[in-house]
Amino acid sequence: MAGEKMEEWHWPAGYDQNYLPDPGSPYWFPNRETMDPQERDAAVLERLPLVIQHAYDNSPFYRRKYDAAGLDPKDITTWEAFEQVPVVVKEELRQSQVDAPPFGDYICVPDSEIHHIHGTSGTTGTPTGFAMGRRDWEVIADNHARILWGMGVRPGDTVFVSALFSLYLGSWGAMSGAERLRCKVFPYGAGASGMTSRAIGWLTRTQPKAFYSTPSYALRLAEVAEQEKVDPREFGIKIMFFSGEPGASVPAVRNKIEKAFDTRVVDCGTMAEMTPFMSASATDGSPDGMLLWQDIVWHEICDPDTYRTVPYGDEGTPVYTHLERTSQPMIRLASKDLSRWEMKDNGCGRTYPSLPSGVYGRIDDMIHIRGENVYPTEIDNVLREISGYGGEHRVLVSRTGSMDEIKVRAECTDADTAEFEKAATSGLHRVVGLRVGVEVVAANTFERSEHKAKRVIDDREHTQKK
Ligand code: 8LQ
Repeated sequence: MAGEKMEEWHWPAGYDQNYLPDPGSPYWFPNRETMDPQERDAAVLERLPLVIQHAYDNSPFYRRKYDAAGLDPKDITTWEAFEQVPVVVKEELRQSQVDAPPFGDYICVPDSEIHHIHGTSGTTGTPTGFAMGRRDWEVIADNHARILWGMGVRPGDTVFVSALFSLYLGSWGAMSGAERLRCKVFPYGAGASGMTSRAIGWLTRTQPKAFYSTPSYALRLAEVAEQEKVDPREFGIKIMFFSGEPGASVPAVRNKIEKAFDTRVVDCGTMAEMTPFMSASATDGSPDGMLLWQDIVWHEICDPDTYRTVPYGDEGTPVYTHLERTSQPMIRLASKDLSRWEMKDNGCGRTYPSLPSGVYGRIDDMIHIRGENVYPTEIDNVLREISGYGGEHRVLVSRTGSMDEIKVRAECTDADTAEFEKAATSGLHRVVGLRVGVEVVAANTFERSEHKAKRVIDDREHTQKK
């Protein structure tokens, strides 16, 4: 049996709710985190058929899918076999929830076991419902507590959760982990009118050690503080951990937040379906990008066409598999995001693979234009490094005849706008590889997001029809 040395490694998962590590230990579970990765992988390979069998036995969704593929969970005993397990795509989950409302026929636990219901806002399509088992919620909290420990959060620390507490799992997941870690949690929330301005007072009063939000929200908060003549460094925040969108691993965004708050930025996050979504997360000893905590969720970086794992060093799309969830377990969920993975010394002693540049975008959001692939995060990074940048921009993609055009409308403060335009034009040309038209607009022209930013307006289909 592989995994004998791994702390509390059993199926179904369950953790001693009173456990806390030795206060001097950088690790929650020293063996699981620092063991030989091949031994860990061997233990995971023993776990995978159990999770797949559970899904197959308890859900029509997985049974249909695997029967159609001629797949028997018992045969998933090699990595080669696992990589041939068909991926799950979000459209299938949505369809399953339409056909079998409200949670779809991949729920896998009895109704009496459901402890929390969550949902998405549905801004990008039909909303998705999440049903979390009681035992799963405890395990999720444990996993997140363990990862927060790795970031440097400790019992007794104040954790300020400044993200939506309605249709967003991020806040709930962060809160549950901090509670399990015996922190003082402030579920402050976000999104209601006037809350950002009031957050400034609460942050000054509570002096939290750790703070959670989306990167966009932290940038917004810094702006509002500046307008109100409060220096965000006075909040005393030591650790700002973010999920939900790229930003914490975009160098200029990261630097801006670290400087504005005099803090340390930590990137984390996979997908709401994959809760415990903090399974991809940086640590205090390995601050860049994210580590893939492979004994919580199995992360693969795959070729987006074949869904075969790409070698370390290569780019691909993250594909996720739960190892501890029994309610709505996801087996090879295709994220449609983009990242690059590596296996290197992480500096913190943890032997996990990493995403050194985080998750840098979604395949759908990548702009294909005149033979180039442009990531919105690259544009963000270029603009934020130019002095005089006003803090927001929009990327407009259009078509005139057969010619695709890309233009950036960027806010500029009262600095020299001609200088700014020149620097933006040449910076974007250098990074994007194309001539990008720059239109300078006044600061505060664009709405700020208090959740996830949306900056690209691709009008090509529309302009083509004209
Ligand atoms: N996404 C999420 N985290 C990201 C990160 N750290 N870097 C880059 N992109 C990231 C509740 C958690 O925050 C997870 C979450 O946001 O879940 P959602 O709402 O289902 O959104 C998932 C998507 O957010 C991912 O596929 C990434 O595109 C992005």
